[in-house]
Amino acid sequence: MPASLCGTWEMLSNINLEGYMIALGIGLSTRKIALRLKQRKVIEQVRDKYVIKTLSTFRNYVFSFRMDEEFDEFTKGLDERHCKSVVTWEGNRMVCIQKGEKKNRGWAHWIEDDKLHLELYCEGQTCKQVFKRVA
Ligand code: 1AG
Repeated sequence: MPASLCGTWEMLSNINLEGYMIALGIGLSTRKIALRLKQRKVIEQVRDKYVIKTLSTFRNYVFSFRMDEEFDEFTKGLDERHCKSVVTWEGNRMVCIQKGEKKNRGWAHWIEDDKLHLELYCEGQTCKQVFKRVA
């Protein structure tokens, strides 16, 4: 059983969010705002249901899912696309594949050195984020 990702996490580093946002087609003015944000991640689990909240002073992005069950994801407030998404465990990594208009899109979360790691990828661009636990 992988280490629990549940809790509240505060961003420490955010590498190549710019490249990832360009791959998603986000306009310059929104990118400039987004790059300055210190995101928080809140991950909760109730029985077999997960909720992941990405919070910031500008926008929030919240969605929920069950492991191994495909769901309809709408990336509201982000690039506003519809995806068929599925989240699975691959060893200690929580991995999501987001099928839709954008090719090779998804993300992976894992714990390393008590930090929460996240890779977000889309069409050859990878954004790498690290969070420290705050609760
Ligand atoms: C996600 O996390 C994405 C979370 O699914 C947001 C991370 C980076 C921003 C992504 C795309 C940028 C698009 C538009 C910029 C506009 C607003 C930025 C607001 C940022 C805070 C919401 C994967 C995983 C599960 O943690 O959520």
